[in-house]
Amino acid sequence: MTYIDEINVSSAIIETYMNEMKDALVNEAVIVGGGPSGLAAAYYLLKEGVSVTLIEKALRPGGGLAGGGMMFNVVVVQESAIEILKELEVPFKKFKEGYFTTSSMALLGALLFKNMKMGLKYFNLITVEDVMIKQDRVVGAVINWSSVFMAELHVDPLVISSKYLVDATGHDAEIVHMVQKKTKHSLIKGEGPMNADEAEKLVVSGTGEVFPGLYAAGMSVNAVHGYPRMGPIFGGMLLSGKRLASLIIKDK
Ligand code: 48H
Repeated sequence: MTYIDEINVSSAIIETYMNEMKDALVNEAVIVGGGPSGLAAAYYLLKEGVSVTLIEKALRPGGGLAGGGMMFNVVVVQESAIEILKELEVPFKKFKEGYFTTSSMALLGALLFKNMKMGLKYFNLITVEDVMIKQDRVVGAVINWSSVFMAELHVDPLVISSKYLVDATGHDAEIVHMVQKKTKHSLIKGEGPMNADEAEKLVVSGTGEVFPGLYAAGMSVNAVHGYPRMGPIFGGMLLSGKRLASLIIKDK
């Protein structure tokens, strides 16, 4: 049996992590946000052989998915997105015609597991704090440890490049806000009030490029276009991620 040397343990972690980070310096697709839309987009990109780096500022993945509806960790998925649950091998139940329920834990677990198996480069506890823009195109993300912001430290960031940068940051559309602020282009209308039926359709049809090199998926789409919100129905988030991937693949 091998003697366990603590320094080997530290060395294994540091070397492995740093090699992965070096691999993530130059990217095709960078997704900001590990919520349902970001994870679904990653899944459909990886499936088509596009390499993906995902940056998540929180410790845990899933964004608003883990909390389900008002902390009941169940989400509703409509008929049009059931194929995605089947493809991900996520168990679900029929509630009534057109309405299905699934465990937010099962959906999150499946998305993460399948993505990691396909080689997703997933970095948590890192925040995208700015964007790199050259010749009027977004070409990278400016990153820093999330703990730097929590401790209110003044520490300069590093940069990773992207051909396609995806804002999957949810209600706040943080990345589109950054581009709006830096370019003075008016890009964000602000999210509208609850209207689940409209919101679920619009989040999918509105998914796409919002500025050269910058795409929106999930709730950030609704914030950008002034579309309503939909509450804890998650089919639209999955379908938005899927559509985002198909648009990038078409553009490639
Ligand atoms: C790195 C960041 C940064 C940053 C944020 O909120 P999310 O779950 O987003 P979506 O769009 O995939 O899903 C939305 C859904 O969860 C939801 O809230 C719904 C359906 N609401 C409807 C309603 O009516 O309320 O995930 C966004 C993720 C989070 O994990 C953040 O921590 C992360 O993005 N994030 N990561 N750098 N600057 N900003």
